[in-house]
Amino acid sequence: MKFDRLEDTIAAISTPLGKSGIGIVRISGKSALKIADRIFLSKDRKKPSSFKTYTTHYGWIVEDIDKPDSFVDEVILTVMRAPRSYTKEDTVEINCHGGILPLKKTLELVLKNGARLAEPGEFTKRAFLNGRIDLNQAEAVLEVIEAKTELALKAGIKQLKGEFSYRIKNIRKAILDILVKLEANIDFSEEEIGKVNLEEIRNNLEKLISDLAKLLRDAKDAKIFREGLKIVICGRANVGKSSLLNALLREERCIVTPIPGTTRDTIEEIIDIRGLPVRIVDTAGILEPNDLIEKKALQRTKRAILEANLIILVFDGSERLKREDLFLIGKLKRKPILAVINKIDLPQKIEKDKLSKYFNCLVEISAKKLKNIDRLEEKIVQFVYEGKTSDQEPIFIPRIRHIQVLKKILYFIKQAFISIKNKFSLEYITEDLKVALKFLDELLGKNFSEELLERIFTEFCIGK
Ligand SMILES: Nc1nc2c(ncn2[C@@H]2O[C@H](COP(=O)(O)OP(=O)(O)OP(=O)(O)O)[C@@H](O)[C@H]2O)c(=O)[nH]1
Ligand SMILES: [Mg+2]
Repeated sequence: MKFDRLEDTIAAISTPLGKSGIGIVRISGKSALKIADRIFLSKDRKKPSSFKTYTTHYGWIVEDIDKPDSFVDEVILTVMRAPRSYTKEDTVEINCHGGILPLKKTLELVLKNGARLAEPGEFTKRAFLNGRIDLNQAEAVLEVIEAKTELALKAGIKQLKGEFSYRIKNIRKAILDILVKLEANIDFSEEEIGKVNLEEIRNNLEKLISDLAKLLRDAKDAKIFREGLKIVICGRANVGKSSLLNALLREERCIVTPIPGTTRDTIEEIIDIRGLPVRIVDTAGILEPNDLIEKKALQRTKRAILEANLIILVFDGSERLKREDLFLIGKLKRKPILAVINKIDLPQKIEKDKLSKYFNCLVEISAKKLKNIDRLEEKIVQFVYEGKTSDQEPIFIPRIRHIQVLKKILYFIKQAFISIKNKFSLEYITEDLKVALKFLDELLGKNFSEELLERIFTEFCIGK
């Protein structure tokens, strides 16, 4: 994918192939209208090149414009003229009937008349290269297409609207301001250096560090919305952990028996809770291993807990609280916990008032009789939507590129901060900030390599 090929007019089928009501062939570039003129026959014989921008027209795609009965498909054609189009170029969209053949034949005709088949993501790449969107917004297009959850979509849209880029630009501007102050003072003589307000610069840097740290924290949260939530079911033996997993899955996935220590290995399944992808793990209830297998089981449980976004801690309502229950509460207190009292179909003996001291919400269920499972699901969804660690909805969905570059920027700003604290020469600070600036530009796509673009846009589908 070379930049100089921007001169080409590109075309592709922009909707998935298969049987559907309509399908769209998109053409973008200098010759888009000319090509449309050669294949589109409207009732009144007007040519697309004479159509006003953002107007739609009924007509026919024909193999040969001079042979009006060489019909290929009945279509609606839309014209969007440069620069007010997705790519900022002249664009024509042809709504065909959705079958594979009409779409393929229409595309073939477009290509025969002078367009080149677009590469994956090439329309969006043009929107970027022609300056309509920046690189983060181009990536946001991908997030919107791929969003699996409501929140991922919301974050993608925010990123598309440029909220993330706006924050990055603010950080960039703050660094530039500091650099201007520093540069002006480097040229001054020794005795005048005292005039640089180092205190102010130090404060500015401190603020930048905290802003960036917040962006990185948000990035961690946002990952949940893209990749889903990891929930680990914990509890002492026999409280009904495996029964709960089965209840959430609505199938007999795990072995359930009255024998304590039934589950030995962690079992992971993916479930969909009200549109939220959740990886849910059932663990062994063994707390004091007696043999090597049980020891390994405990290790696996610990590892699962470490990776969990949320722990469902299960108690047996039909028994009094045991030492192991309290031990687990203590061990897990740093993790987000949803406390569940199981077996409410049996006479209740558990000391609820005691549990309420540890948890402000107790969900009472019966995994066996499938009672209140929907309430538990509701609580899980609530945890994601409300109980997030950050105070705001994410404004972007990070890709590895964002995280890596944000970390580098943070590193160099911290270096500058350390230099200023240790009263190093101003040149050191300037150098670090200049590197940070370079990475900020990379994040915004101000200086990009062809390799980076290649990497980003090959993830797109053809036609986008
Ligand atoms: N009455 C009643 N019994 C339940 C309920 N949930 C689970 N049980 C029973 O409790 C016993 C233990 O259930 P499991 O799901 O195997 O418990 P676990 O926590 O996975 O146990 P381990 O794997 O041994 O740690 C089984 O006999 C289940 O049928 C419930 O809601 N009500
Ligand atoms: Mg079990």
